[in-house]
Amino acid sequence: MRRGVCSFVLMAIGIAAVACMEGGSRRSIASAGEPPASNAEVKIDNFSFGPPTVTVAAGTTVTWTNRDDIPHTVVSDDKAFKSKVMDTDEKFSFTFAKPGTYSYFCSVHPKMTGKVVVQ
Ligand SMILES: [Cu+2]
Repeated sequence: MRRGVCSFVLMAIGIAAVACMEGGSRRSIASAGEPPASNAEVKIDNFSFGPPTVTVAAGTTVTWTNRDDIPHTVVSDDKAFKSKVMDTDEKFSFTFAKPGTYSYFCSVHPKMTGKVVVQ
């Protein structure tokens, strides 16, 4: 009888330990490898990019939203990225994998310029 209770307790501890290990490994898989993805927003309004310069970590996705009632584009100087013409409330996203300074402009209104600094 004693032995039976004892092995039952051991079994319960074993199940708890396995459950604990699974939870732990799942957590470590999620945090391993690539740095966590983050996001940044740039709003286009009144013929300007706001903020005009965003500084982000490598791997960040930047999303531009056209809040103007005029079509705009987002085109990088070195053609690293290029949006289509965005109408009001349309969005364009680009993920910056490599560090560097990315200057960009609106091809419809080339005086509109902005910068993404990737660290
Ligand atoms: Cu424009």
